[in-house]
Amino acid sequence: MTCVLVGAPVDSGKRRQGCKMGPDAYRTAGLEEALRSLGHSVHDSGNVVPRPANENQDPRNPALHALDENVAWTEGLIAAGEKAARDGFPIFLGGDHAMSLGTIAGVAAYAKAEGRPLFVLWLDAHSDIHTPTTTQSGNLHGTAVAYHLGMDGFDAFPPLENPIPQDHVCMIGLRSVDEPEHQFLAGSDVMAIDMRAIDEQGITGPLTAFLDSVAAAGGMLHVSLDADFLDPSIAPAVGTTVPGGATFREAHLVMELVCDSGLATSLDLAELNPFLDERGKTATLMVDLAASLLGRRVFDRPT
Ligand code: EXY
Ligand code: MN
Ligand code: MN
Ligand code: MN
Repeated sequence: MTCVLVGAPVDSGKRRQGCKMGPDAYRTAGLEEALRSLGHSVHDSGNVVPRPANENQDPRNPALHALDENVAWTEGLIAAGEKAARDGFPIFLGGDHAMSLGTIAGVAAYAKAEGRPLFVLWLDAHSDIHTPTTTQSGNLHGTAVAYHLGMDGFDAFPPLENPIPQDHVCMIGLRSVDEPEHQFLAGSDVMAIDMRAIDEQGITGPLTAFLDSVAAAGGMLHVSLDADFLDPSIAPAVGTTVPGGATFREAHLVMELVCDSGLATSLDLAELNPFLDERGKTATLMVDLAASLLGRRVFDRPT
């Protein structure tokens, strides 16, 4: 398969800076070599460069951080994402999770052209389902899922041409959900699997049920991996760490099960802040998880 690397050094989704260094951290951690060792061809398309953004604040919502810069990134990533999906398997190198405002819209445009529904597997401590109206922080890296569900408040952003149905989204790893997000999720068809559910029933059951729904619909699957899905002890390089995250094996099991399903068609690697890393251990783990999604196995299971 041809993996198309798309650098998305988005750092406007929150105030703490550093995610802009993410794409080169993945390159330094050997992402391309890992994918080639699995027999894939790799095209590194370089980093997306967004149009210049204005600094004005939105008079209706002055608390929003870097609104127009996030809109500019979204515009650029929609175009780059659709092209990358046409050319192969896009791997978007973030950049904070505001990247997914554009990456998912881009792959959704390609899915529409292919006549296939798009599903999203959101691996994250956070539900990222605030709107520009409900967010308390004003950080738009906590809003991408709400945008793609067609929720109100995103009129500064490109009109949503391919909204994602609620039952096409599965979130795994939740352990930091704000009240407005919780209220929405409680009444929605989003499959929200928190860490308590994983403790109680493991990952395989709920994830397999979601993957079966993707397969039944002939769907394409976008995997959005936020580094803070992982426990901070193994992935310290994120600005929004939350204790009690996925273990090394839980994370690899998710990727291995998705790989075995053959359903994944694109991947976000989000929220890595190399400035907070310890000798590259988080970047290396994210690369290893991408490799598990793309076929790496520690050992072949007896069939
Ligand atoms: N829900 C909080 C907020 O909206 O500010 C925290 C969001 C963190 C988002 C990171 C990307 O996952
Ligand atoms: Mn996130
Ligand atoms: Mn997160
Ligand atoms: Mn459906």
